[in-house]
Amino acid sequence: MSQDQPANDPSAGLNRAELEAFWMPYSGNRQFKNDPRMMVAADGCYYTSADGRQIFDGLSGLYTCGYGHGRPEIADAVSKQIRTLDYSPAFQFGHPKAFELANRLTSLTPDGLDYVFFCASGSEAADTAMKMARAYWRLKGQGSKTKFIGRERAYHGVNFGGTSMGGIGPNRKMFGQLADVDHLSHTLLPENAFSRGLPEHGAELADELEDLITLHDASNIAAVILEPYAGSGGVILPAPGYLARIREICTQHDILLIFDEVITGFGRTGKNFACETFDVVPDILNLAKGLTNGTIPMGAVVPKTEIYETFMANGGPEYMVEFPHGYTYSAHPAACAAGLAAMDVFVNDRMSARCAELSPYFEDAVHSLKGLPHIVDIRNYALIAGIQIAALPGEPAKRPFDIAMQCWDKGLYVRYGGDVIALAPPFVAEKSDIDFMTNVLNDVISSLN
Ligand code: PXG
Repeated sequence: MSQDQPANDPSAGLNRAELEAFWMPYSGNRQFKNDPRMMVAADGCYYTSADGRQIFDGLSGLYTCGYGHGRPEIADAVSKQIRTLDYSPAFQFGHPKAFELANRLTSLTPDGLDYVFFCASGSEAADTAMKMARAYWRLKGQGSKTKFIGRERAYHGVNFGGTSMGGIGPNRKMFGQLADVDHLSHTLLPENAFSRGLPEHGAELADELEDLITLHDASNIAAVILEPYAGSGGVILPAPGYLARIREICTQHDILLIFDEVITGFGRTGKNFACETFDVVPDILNLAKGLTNGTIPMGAVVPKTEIYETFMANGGPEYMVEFPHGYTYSAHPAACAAGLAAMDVFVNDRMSARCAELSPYFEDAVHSLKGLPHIVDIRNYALIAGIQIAALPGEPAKRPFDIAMQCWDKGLYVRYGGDVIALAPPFVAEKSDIDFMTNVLNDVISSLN
């Protein structure tokens, strides 16, 4: 915010022309630029808007900032790191914090997931995992295993690999030929409407994987990729047993299982990772977001030991590159410093436990909205919930958009995508914050046309 900007200016002192050059990602640019919603500061669970209002962060940023905004430990660590070693290459040379953070992470991940490949986002994690899986099979003499199986309504980021494995139609339709991926059905069933926690029905949908294997043959399939539950696709949960059955089929047919825990990782399910919560361990675990509490872009791909060892065993002479893949910003020093400080906060402040403790209250609060006009489903697990809104004829995304705009006006930031309002408050939220969120949603949805 510029010094001379009036405190009540929603466009933060920028005139209409100055709003033009930034092509905003995943945004209705034209609408935003005519009606800007600017955040200029954040602390704890609240943003400050450019017009000086406190806005509750109902989605922890974009599922990034569960430990609360403005953590001084992270800010100090990043600032110190940039003053000490701002950048150093991770190709053929190293810096200690990359190794420290890898060790810190593998002390948290399930046993057997003991190596870390760093990247700068969840999208890069998706593409890295894909390349890792294909190369792994090739090194094992099974180079025909190249196909992937994703799931309808899945989101694995926006690079070509993630777009291909993703299952949200509008995210794919503009981009022509994608990679070789088939998709399982999603698990959103009408008979599960208004479930609390995992839904009762749908475990048998995992058996579709057998059908896809019959169709394509395991000798052609590198990996199955799943979000343990889908976030962006509309908060879609698996029935108990679904993930275990997928795991079993993958093991039986020698197909790798990749869990995309970019949203579910780092506490959102009430334990450190969804693979602990649901007691299903993948062969590759993808992480991002909570890894740095959203402060510095960072992602990580955590393969099982045997994958790493396969690359090392087949790497040729020691000076040779075993995996010709990596990013300029892989293990960026500032990201590593942020990650180490964020992991201290995550562990020392018991973030997973705080999530678990707040979850029953949150669950009751969101389900109290049942019965309001236009709500056709409310579903939740731990500190994530989706409120599904009946579409206006011919304008499927309009009501959620209207809800989100009115919430913003009343001091609440929520995310809307398709026909769902998504909620994922910070783990450090208080019950009074949850009440505020629920009251605003109640007011807004009650008055909706
Ligand atoms: N995988 C999953 C499961 C994600 O949720 C990505 C990969 C991609 O991460 P990057 O860092 O490349 O964006 C994500 C990202 C939403 C929303 O509103 C969700 C995400 C990003 C933006 C918005 O649900 N998730």
